[in-house]
Amino acid sequence: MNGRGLILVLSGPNLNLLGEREPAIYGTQTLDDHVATASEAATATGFTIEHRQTNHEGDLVEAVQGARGRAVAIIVNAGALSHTSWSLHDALAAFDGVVVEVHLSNPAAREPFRHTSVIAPVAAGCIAGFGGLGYRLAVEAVDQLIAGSTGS
Ligand code: CA2
Repeated sequence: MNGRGLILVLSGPNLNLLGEREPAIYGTQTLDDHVATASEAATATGFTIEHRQTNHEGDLVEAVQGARGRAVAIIVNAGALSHTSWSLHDALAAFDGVVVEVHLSNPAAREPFRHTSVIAPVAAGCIAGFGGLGYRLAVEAVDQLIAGSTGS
């Protein structure tokens, strides 16, 4: 891999519907738009993006396992599985790169079941409530965290 390495952008259930419904909560941009935002920020900082969207918990776990030794970071919006998936928590805990959690909306300002993220304890941090800007901020966070850890 040339450059500074691969960032896996991981998208969970229903994020494939973005842009079609619930624009008041999630905006009008599609998931492809958010991936393009992440890709632009990655190109600007020397990283490469790979994106995977799945509606299946086990596929998210396998994508995280498949990133081990291959990706330097994972930017993850696990959708509603953020609030429930201990298997995703465990998979992310076994990933040795940087993990950044992203949400388009601000779950803390929504229904109580969204107030807890079970993947938050295994992420370096969480960016929530800024819509598509969050994907750029997440790449910038990866950039800074990796620069800080290597001294580059
Ligand atoms: O704010 C976020 O990014 C969320 O991860 C989005 C999830 C939600 O369950 C989380 O609590 C917060 C929902 C994914 C998108 O769901 C849609 C449903 C209908 C139409 C469009 C998107």
